[in-house]
Amino acid sequence: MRDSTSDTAGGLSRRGFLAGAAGLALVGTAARPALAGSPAAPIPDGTHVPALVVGTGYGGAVAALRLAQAGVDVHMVEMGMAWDTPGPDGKIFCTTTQPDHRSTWLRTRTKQPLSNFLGFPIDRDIPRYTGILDAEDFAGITVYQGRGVGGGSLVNGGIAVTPKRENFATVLPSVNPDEMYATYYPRANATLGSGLIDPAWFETTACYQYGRVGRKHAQRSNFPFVFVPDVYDWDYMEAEAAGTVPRSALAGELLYGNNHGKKSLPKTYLAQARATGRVAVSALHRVTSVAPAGSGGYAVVIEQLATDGAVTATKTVTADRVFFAAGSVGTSKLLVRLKATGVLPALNDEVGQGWGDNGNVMCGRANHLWDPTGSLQSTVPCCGIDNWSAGGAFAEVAPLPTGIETWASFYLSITRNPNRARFTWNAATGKVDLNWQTAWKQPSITMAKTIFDKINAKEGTIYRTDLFGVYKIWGDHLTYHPLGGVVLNRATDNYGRLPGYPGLYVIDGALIPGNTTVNPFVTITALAERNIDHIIATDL
Ligand code: FAE
Repeated sequence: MRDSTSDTAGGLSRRGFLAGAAGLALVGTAARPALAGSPAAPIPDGTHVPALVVGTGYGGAVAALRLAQAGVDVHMVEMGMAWDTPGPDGKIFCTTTQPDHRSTWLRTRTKQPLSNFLGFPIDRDIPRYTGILDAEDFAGITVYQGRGVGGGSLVNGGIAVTPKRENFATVLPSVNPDEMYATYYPRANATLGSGLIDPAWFETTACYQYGRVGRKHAQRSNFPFVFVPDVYDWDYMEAEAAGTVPRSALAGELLYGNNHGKKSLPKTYLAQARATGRVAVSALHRVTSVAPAGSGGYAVVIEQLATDGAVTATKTVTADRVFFAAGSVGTSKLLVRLKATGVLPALNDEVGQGWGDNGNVMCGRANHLWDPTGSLQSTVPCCGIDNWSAGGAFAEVAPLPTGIETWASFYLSITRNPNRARFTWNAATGKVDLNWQTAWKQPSITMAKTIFDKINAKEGTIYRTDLFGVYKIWGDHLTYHPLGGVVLNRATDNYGRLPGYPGLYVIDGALIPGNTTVNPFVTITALAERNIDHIIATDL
C-alpha cells in the first residue's frame, strides 16, 4: 500500500495550497494576482499578520503547522515558485538528464553538481527562470539549495537519517538528547513519512544493482554497511519497477523535483498546515527586510518576483512575530545584512558565524567490467557505508542515473570536517560574503579516503577522474548541506529567540553548528519541533 500522504496521480496540484498563481506562467511573465480573500491570494501590501514565516523548507513548515494548530494565523513567504502546475509537457518537474528552464534558479546555463561525464562538460544553456535548484556561488564553495514551496524537500534525495545518539553531543551540544530521542526525532520522522526499503526487494531489483555492488565492496573491506531510511514512497517505487505506475525515481527525477513518489513537504507538513485553514503562502515573494515597527511588532519588506527574476512589486506588511526559516544561507545572509546596515543593530556578534558544509565531498570509483552497476538506477539512495567512528566519514552509496552502464560507483560522503566559515557584510558590493576556502575541504577528502583508498586497494580499482572536470577526482567545490550561521545558544537563545528582539525567531538549519554527522533534514525538523513546542508554551 502506498502511504496516504502521497499523491502521485495528480502530482502536487491537488495539494498546492499556495499563492501559486504567481508561479503558474512558464516563462518571463509577471505573477497573476489570485482572488482577494482566497487562501491562495498573495499577501497584500499593508496587511497585518500575527505570524510571518520567511521560507517554506523544513524549519518553516514545522513552525507554520504547529503555530496554526495552536490557533495562530500564519503567512508563509517563499521566494521560489509554488510548483503545483504542470508545464506544456504535462509534468511539473524536469529530469536530471534533460534539464530545461525549470531546473535552475535564475541562470542562463545549468550548473550541475556533476559537471562532466567522460571528461566532457554536460551543462547546457537554458532560459533564465525561477527554477527549482539554486547553485549559489561564494568565493570558495557553491551551495546547492531548493527554491520553491517546500524548500530543500523539492530537490533533495529524501534520505532521512537520525544521527546516532552517541554523536548527538557534537551535533547540538546545548540540547537535551533525552527529549530529542524520546519525543522530537520520532515526531519528525513520523510526520515526514520516512521508511526503509524492503530488504527482499533490494536483493532482487535491477534498479539497486549499484547499491548491491556498493555493499559488496564495503563488506569485502570490512566497513559497516547500513540501510538508510528515505521519505520516498517505497511501495510506489516497487510499482514503478513493475511498470504499473508512471516512473519518477526510475525515470531520472530527483535533483529538479520528483513528479511522483517522493513525500516532499507539500505532501506532509505543508499539507497538514493547509488543512488547519490558518496557513496562507505567498510564492515568488522574497523578504528583504525585517525592522521593529513603531506600533510594536515588525515591519517586513517583501519583493514580489516574476519568473524571470524581475521585481514586480514591493510590499510592506507588519507581523507580531517573524520566524526566519530561509535556510542556513538565506537566514544568515538576511540577519548579517540587517545587523550591519543598522536595521537590527542589537543582534549579537555570533550572527553570521559557525557555518559548515556538513563535510560534504563526492567521488566516483571505476569498477571492473565484471562489476556493472546497472543502466537503470533509482535516483533515491537507500544505503551507506558508516566509517564515522573510525575515520570520520559516512558515505551515501549514490546513484549515477545516466541511463547507460557506466561501471561507476558514486558516493556522497559526509565527513567530520572541523572548518567553520563566517558570513560578513560587504558594503562595497552590497552583498554578504562567506569566507569558506576550497582548501578547507582537504580534511573531508582525507576522511573519505579512509574508506575509498581501502576499497580500491582491495578491489584493484581506481578513482574516476572524469566527473568533476578533466582529471579531477574529488567533488570538493560544493555542498548540499549548508548548516549554521545563526547558531543555537550562541547567536540565539537555546530555543532560537533572537536576543534584543522579542518576537523574532530563527527556526531552520542556520541554528545547527555546521555538522549533523549524517544527512541533516531530520535533525533540522526535530530541532524545529522542539523549539516551537517551547515557544508556543512560553511565548504565546
Ligand atoms: P530550506 O529547506 O533550504 O528552505 C528555505 C526556504 O526559504 C527555501 O525554499 C528558499 O527558497 C526560501 N528563502 C530563502 N531566502 C528567502 C527570502 N529572503 N524570502 C523568502 N523565502 C526565502 O531550509 N538532506 C537530507 O537530510 N537528506 C537528503 O537526502 C538530502 N539531499 C539533498 C540533495 C540536494 C541536491 C540538496 C540541495 C540538499 C539535500 N539535503 C538533504 C539538504 C536538505 O534539503 C536541507 O538541509 C534542508 O532543506 C534545509 O532545511 P531548512 O529548513 O533549513
